[in-house]
Amino acid sequence: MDTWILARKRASAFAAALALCSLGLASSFAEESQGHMQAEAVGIVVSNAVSPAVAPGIKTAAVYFTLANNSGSDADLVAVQSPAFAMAHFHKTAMADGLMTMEPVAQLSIPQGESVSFAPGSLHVMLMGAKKRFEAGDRFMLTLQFGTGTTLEVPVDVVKPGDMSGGSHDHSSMKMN
Ligand SMILES: [Cu+2]
Repeated sequence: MDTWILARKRASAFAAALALCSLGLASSFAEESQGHMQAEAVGIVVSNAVSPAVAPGIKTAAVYFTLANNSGSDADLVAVQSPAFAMAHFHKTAMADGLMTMEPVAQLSIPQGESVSFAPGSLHVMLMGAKKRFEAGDRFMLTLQFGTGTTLEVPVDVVKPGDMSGGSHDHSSMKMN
């Protein structure tokens, strides 16, 4: 973990993550083939966490990822936060009478052995009050909190808006022109 932190160029942006690590939280990271990170704690694996870059002046952002629950019991996602943003919530996008709406999701249960996708048009983490401007290539930390009290530190890669599928090579054929 320390090696991973020291290897990053923007070490200062990860001061909060470093502080959490020194508390002995059992999160671990592995670089995936695509360059995106994978975070794991007690059998819960979050992969391909990405956030599309937003225009200058925009303080909100969304995060998408896949979460697989191999922990041996059902997992409840109860809270999310990021040291880089003032507020964070789970949201779900839905169509109602032809209008796109977003609803807060207070708690999300992921049964043992199943996975859930946070993806455009559906579940996402909504971040508000960016403390700095992030551009494609940047990375910030997200903390997922589970009902058991377990927390998981997830590195989020900021990607170009058009690169939303960058988190998953399976979608390369679906890219828009
Ligand atoms: Cu939202």
